Amino acid sequence: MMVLLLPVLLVVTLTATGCSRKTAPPDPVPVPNVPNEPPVSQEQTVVLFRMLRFVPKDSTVTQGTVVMFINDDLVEHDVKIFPGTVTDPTSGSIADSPYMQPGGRWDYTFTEPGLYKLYCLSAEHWRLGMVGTIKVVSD
Ligand SMILES: [Cu+2]
Repeated sequence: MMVLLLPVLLVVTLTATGCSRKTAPPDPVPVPNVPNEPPVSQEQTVVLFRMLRFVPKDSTVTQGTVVMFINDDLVEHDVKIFPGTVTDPTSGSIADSPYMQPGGRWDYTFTEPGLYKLYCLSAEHWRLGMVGTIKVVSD
């Protein structure tokens, strides 16, 4: 009896499974054209101040992008922007934010391609690693 029952169960199972496959396959999802270059943010992007760090630490944007620096930390921060070659952030910045309290925001537009370094000079956080870069590529 068991020998006869197993094939019957198998047929019933296969038939039931086969029925669900008779529905039409979904239309293929259109695939957008993806350029062969790494993703680059355009127009605006965000750099957070968080846990004594810039997040993301390194960004790439197109020229003309507005970078919104937002203090998402519990302490005051600032950001000074330097040419990428600088190693001493005590002078030579090209832009300085004000000191920003938690929740504060400061926008800066990068108009020239190049590599820039970010330093937080508030309480010398840069010495604790609050540094970052922004690479600006031509539009
Ligand atoms: Cu800081």
